[in-house]
Amino acid sequence: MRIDVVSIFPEYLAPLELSLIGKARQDGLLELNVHDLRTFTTDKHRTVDDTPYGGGAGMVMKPEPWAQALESIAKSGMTPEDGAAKKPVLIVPSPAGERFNQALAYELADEEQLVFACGRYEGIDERVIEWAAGHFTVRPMSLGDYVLNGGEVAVLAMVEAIGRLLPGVVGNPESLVEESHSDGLLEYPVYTKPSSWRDREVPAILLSGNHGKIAQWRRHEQFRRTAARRPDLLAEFDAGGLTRADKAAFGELGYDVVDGRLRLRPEAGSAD
Ligand code: JAH
Repeated sequence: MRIDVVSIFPEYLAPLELSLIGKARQDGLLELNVHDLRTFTTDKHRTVDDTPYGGGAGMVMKPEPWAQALESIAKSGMTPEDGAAKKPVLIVPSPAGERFNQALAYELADEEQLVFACGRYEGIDERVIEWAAGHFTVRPMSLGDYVLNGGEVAVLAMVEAIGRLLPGVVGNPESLVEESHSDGLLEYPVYTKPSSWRDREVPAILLSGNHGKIAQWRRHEQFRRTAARRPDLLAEFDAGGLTRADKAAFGELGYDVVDGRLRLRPEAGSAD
């Protein structure tokens, strides 16, 4: 996979040299280029922003530096022999974007080329987003309902979430399957030695050696946690494959299974 990031603060992306993603780059599994938007300006002051038409607070990013940057990146992309080039995906971090999640991370990990456009100030002139659709599949994307000072930190999160799904990046691919959100539930709690620590014991079942019972306990802890912390996830959860024991566990949490979906019993109290 090839990833290009455009920012007026390219140093902000320095963490992508480190750890798992840095290793993936060294190993040639990921080609990552960070571009300084100001190198695509032509005026003496390397201006990237201007006042908003219609008035209001703050500044807006000027369109032409973005067009120059994105054009140069689109042209530098690989052209297949048969000429049937797939448009690269342009991800624009924005609180007004589609919510980024694990399913999107998997989808984007399948792409040949991703380009991230980091806005600052009040955002990028909207005409850039419209124009860019001629060269890219444009995806405005949000990490959550909060405002950052720019897209850079959101890009760090998305590149890490996507990069670790690339073949060969995570050493043991099994660690990708068992983790939070891959089945729409939160992860179960984990413990390590010592078995007794500051008068707190590891749950006895985990020391029992009964792997069937341990698996069931962990699964039910996932149900309990998800009901307590993220009940919104349970509305989406596919309850079709639940065992009798699973349904009983959900029953104790106040959930019934109706048409393969979990439904909170009306008279049920708090889940935790
Ligand atoms: C803020 C450009 N949902 C996370 C997120 C993503 C991007 C931005 N804020 C929050 C942002 C200012 C300018 C992007």
